[in-house]
Amino acid sequence: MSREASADPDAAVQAFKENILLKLKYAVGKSPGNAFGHDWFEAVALAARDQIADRWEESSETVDRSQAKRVYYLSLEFLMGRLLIDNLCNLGVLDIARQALRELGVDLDDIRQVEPDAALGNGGLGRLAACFMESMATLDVVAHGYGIRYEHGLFRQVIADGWQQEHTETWLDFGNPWEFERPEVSYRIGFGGSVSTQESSEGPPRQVWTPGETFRSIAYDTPVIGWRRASVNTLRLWRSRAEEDLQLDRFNAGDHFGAVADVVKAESISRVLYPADSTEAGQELRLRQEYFFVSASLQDLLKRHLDEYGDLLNLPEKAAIQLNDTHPSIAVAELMRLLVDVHQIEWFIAWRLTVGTLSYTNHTLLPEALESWPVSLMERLLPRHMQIIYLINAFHIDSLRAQDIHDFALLRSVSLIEEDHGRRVRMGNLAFLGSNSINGVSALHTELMRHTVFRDLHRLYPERINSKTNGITFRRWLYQVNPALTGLLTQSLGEDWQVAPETTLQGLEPLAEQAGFRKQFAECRQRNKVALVRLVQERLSISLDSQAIFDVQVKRIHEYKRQLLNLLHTVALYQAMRNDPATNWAPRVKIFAGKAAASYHQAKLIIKLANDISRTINSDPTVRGLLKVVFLPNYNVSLAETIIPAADLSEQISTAGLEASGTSNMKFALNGALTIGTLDGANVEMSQLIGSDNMFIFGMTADEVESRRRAGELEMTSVVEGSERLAGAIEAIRAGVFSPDDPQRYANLIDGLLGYDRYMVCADFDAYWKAQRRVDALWHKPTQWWRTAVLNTARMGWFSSDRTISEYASDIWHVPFTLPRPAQKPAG
Ligand code: 26V
Repeated sequence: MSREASADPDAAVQAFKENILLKLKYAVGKSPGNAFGHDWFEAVALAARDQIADRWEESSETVDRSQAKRVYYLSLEFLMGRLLIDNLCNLGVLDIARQALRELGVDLDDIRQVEPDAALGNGGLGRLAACFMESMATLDVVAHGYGIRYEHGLFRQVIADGWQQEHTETWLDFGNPWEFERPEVSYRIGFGGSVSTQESSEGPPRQVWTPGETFRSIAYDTPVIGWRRASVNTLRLWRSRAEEDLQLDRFNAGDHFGAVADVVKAESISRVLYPADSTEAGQELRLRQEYFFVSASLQDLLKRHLDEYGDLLNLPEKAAIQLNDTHPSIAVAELMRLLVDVHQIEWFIAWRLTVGTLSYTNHTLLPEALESWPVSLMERLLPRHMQIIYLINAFHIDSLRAQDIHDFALLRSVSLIEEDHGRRVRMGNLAFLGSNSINGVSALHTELMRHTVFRDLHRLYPERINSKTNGITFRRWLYQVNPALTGLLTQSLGEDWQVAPETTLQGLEPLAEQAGFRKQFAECRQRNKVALVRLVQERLSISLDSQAIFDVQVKRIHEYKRQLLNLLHTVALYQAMRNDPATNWAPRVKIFAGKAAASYHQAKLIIKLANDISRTINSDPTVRGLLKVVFLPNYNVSLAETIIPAADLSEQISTAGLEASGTSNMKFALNGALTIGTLDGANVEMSQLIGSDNMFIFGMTADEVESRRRAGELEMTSVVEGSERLAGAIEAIRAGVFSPDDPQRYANLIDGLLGYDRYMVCADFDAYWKAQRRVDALWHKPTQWWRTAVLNTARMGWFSSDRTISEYASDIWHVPFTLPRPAQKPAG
């Protein structure tokens, strides 16, 4: 199969149609007459998968021949979402598939909705891994993603009486047509047991780990195809199984439950995604998950390397392993164990290979999210790894002393073992020491890494920390989610903008000055808004005015992301509209969505507050037509795909210094929403490229936040007294205006804000209010609003994950890449 879709479109449609029918009959076991939506989805997915498999084979043969260096992306999370449209688009057969189905009496837009989201991630970190997989395939970077094939992804959020409830997510119930099970690709994973020393006549004594229990990892491969059939890479996810399905002796002795106890224990490792983000885990199962997938992946890649080269000494030249946060950081000790204990490589050579191969990305500075494991747990679960960690630590401290570094505080802070709060292993320090590159995900975040968590390690290894500002794949976050705007851009800029957005999207800048173009741009937005209005009507029976400002904050619910600040503004605006109906208010719809970690009480209370405020305001006739508030349940990738292209205003309002990058900020701006935000994470780069006068930047900077915190100014009574609007909003919530059924519901929440405002919600309120009024003012000047919106899209090219991946490829992995090429026009 060539890289381009067939030159004869009609023949391609007929061929696709036939393949769908064959799949329906022989793989699904249905005829068109009795096929349901899911049957059609499966048949189309399998037909598309055939084409991907053809390219997959070609890709892997090319790679094998060229002996190219491989990238391994180790991540506990891959938030892939749906894959049907993604794959059809990248194959270049979207219209062909649509037409083939139409001829069969089936609407592609109906069956795409049937596919469950692969929600194998919590939020930004997992979605970034998914965007990276797509960009790596597009740029012909030879890459494998490694993770866990969770049977249950992130929980399904149900809102009952305003409260979040968590329900089990079941994405595999109807099977998964994209994956290939590989029962033969299986490794043994050990836990517990003991370590003994074996003397050897040929060399130094060897350490032999005899695990107390062992499980099997089974591989499931999902091909990931690049834009217009560039490379096809593999996402390999591991499932955990028992060594034996049934202990027959126990079964025969009548112990029917005991006979499958091992199976249950083994399978629990890949049963469910950890649903917390940035809240302390401290669970044994989490450590088991981390080690399980790291060990399976490293055994797999070492085997591949040995099959190819017969030797491990050239590992760093042929493999680059990227650790997505500290979750896979046990890889440092596991790679050392495999090299030293299993492959009998001398310690210092093994260390050079390990550091030469590994690199690590940090995604958060929040202290509660920095992983550390109790030494006692590590000793029990991974006794050999604990020894290796002690050795790495000892050799490191020795090498520092040899360089005449004796500063006790420094030695303590760079140690792998934290001695203060019960002895714990610091996984961030382990990942740092074991890696040749440590990167942050935006300029500000990287700078803060250098001066906070890794201050001392950075002083010792000033070359290691570098910045790679995140990006997003435009294929999904523009072409697929916003066909209207995509059509307009193609009509105005030609086809090639899709290939090289960084240089071509700028071509929109002069068009921002043309009234006709602005009108068309606004019309695209209007179509997307109408689609969202319909969805809200269907799901919540709330009717929205599509002419109002759609003011959107969608992301995990977390205090540092400050949904509370947005809610306080909502209440203050509500009060102002009621008190001052004569003002020419810009009508607004406030849209919220996001999940709270199940154990995060405060975040769940914020969801309840959003729902309480929504109910009160939506039923108040005095603000009808002016203000509506919506909390959309079960935020996920698919919901984001409908919400983001319909937003006018994107809320990126974290306390400065706390959001490492953010990526939804990029998705919104690319689709032409304006941003109201703090100078935090990648908002900083956005404000530099878009121009801060084309955004609504407000609030304290990271430095100001830090000084205020240092000065201990977190008591807010005087701040609130000084701000009439804030005081009014706080008082209303405190007094139970939104919770008449339980007037005390928010008393603690509000008292906490006044007494110790860790995230400086109150301190930033007035600045936020003022920025929101600038939003209103601009909305009243449509020419300027839409001019700004066009400029946002025009200037977002740099935020393509193709750019991010090209930087990883050149600076960290040292692998070649090819940027996507314009489509070859058929001859003649
Ligand atoms: C931590 C934990 C700890 C407990 C168990 C479960 C769990 C799951 C995830 C995390 C790490 C959260 C880190 C994270 O998602 N960071 C986000 O990364 C994005 C991509 O770089 C970035 O855009 C966001 O700003 C950052 O918050």
